[in-house]
Amino acid sequence: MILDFPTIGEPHYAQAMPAELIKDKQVKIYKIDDNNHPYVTKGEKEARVIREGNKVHVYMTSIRSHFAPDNIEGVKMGDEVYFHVTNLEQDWDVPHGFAIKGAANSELLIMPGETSTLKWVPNRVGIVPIYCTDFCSALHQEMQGYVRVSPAGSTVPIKFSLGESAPVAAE
Ligand SMILES: [Cu+2]
Repeated sequence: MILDFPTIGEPHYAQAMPAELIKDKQVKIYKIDDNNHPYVTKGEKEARVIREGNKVHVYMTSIRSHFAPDNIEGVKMGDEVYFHVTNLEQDWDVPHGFAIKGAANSELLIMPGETSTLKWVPNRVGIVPIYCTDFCSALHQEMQGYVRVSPAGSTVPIKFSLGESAPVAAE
């Protein structure tokens, strides 16, 4: 990795070719039903966060213009977090990106109907933003969310939600 920031948000690396070379070979609709990825999330109702020891698996979806879930609690220092992000878009020209602030590796670019995984090892306690890195619509800038990282040994349970500005504190 030579350069990771600022993110390359728009696909300006196009090359020209005669349309007839690809006209009859292109796929326009990517059916989510055809996605057999082991970590696929086929709809927002299936979106979830599961702890397995110190591994946290986030089954996340992206569609214009939000992630589900977009608010995650219960991640702790010492965890390895795996964001399995499924792009629920099925139209061929709507990729979504995924990044988490401060990640030591790259961002994802997830094509329509596909699933990709980003591994993240938190390195500090606090609130960490996640965001889309590919210009996907006029509301692209709103496509973001948060993960709260608690201290190692914390008893904060795994919780996740969509669209809540502040998760309700556990009693
Ligand atoms: Cu997006």
